[in-house]
Amino acid sequence: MAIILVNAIGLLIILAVIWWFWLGPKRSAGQLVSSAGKLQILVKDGVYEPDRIRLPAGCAVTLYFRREDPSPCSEWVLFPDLEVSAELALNKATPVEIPEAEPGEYPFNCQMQMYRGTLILE
Ligand SMILES: [Cu+2]
Repeated sequence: MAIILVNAIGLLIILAVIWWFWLGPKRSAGQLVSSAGKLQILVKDGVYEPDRIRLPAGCAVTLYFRREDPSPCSEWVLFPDLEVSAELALNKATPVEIPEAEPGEYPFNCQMQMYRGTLILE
């Protein structure tokens, strides 16, 4: 009986994790420009905030990723289509250079694709 209970609790935890990272409500896009005038993305609680970033195409830009999640999951941010990746320091803003690119949508994510966002160049 105790084993069934433990299994049930384990299953509930797994379901909660799945819900939290993949199925839960998407929090709305927040402010991209920080008080310091930088393009800043907060990395916290399983989401990039904001997770959709619109910028003009055709010019290089620096995005600042402020990581406040100590879990190793959030340690790297990858822009596979732009061949950009960066290791994010904890509790400070890490500059990530985005090269000049064609207009389009460029997804970015952590290594395990739990954190996900889209850079839109237009
Ligand atoms: Cu991850």
